[in-house]
Amino acid sequence: MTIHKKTVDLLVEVTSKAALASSYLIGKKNKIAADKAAVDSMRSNLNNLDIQGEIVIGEGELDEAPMLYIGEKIGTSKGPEIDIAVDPLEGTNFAANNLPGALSVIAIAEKNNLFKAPETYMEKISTKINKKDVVDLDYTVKKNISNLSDYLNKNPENLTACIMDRPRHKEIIEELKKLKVNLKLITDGDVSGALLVTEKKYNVDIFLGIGGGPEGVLAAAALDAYNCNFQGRFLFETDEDKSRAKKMGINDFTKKYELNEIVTGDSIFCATGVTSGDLVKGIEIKNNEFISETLVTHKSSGLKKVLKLKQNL
Ligand code: VTB
Repeated sequence: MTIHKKTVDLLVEVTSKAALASSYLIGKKNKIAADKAAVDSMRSNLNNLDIQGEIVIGEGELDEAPMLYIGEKIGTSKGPEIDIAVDPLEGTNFAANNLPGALSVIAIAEKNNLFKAPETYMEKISTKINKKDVVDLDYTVKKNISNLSDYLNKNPENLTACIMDRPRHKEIIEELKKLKVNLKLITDGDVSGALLVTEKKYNVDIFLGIGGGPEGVLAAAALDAYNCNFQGRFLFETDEDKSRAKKMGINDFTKKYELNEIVTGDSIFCATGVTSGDLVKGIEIKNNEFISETLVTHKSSGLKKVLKLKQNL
């Protein structure tokens, strides 16, 4: 089974409208309001779609998120059964502070094909290389860089690694510096960070480090369409994390997931720019229209491109 191509256009509209909604709050120093605008818009537009959808990655669990919570049923209840992962505003800080890189993101797959995960951190690694054992979450940074440099036939000083600038990454960053690898340090937005390995033009060879688990699942859907490599390991630290995970059917708390254990079968990924960034431009409003740019992938049709859409306000 595959997901119909027309669903791509419907989802691009959903993320575009959510991006528009939060764009009115760009630079207002209020990330909660910017997020809420995107959530409200995304939820009401998803509910108009003829799908039997279930949120598998969302704003949190029912007790902490009244909307787009994990397990929420979405759509008109007519049509195909779909798993939905959402990050209505990825990079809330970016939007609140008018910085590059805020996105509105959705990934969908057929029922039971997208990983259902609670909100925890995830250790991640992505590269363009779709070959096992070159780069691996279980290898040291040194081994990964040395393998990557052999495989790509590039010296480490000609490699670039993208990683979030966080104190928790101090050792990895020190090691990369020692190896003379170029760094692309990002302050937020690791969905975009993980996707910078997909195309040569971004000049990133490897993405690594610990970020949000939900963001990892979303990125995996796009990386699958690009035939790139991704591995993730959820970090369940507290007893509460573990009991939440257990309720969702996760029993092995230290498992390393391969890309196709996170997303399988057909999938669609859409990321619309709220503010302009590496992947796409932000929302532009002109007269009575708005223009959005969305990075779209559709696994079964091979679609991978930036779609520009003009819609009436
Ligand atoms: C990332 C990033 C998000 O949170 O997952 C990150 O993609 C992880 O958490 O944009 P910390 O900020 O706690 O490191 C964001 O930066 C914000 O949601």
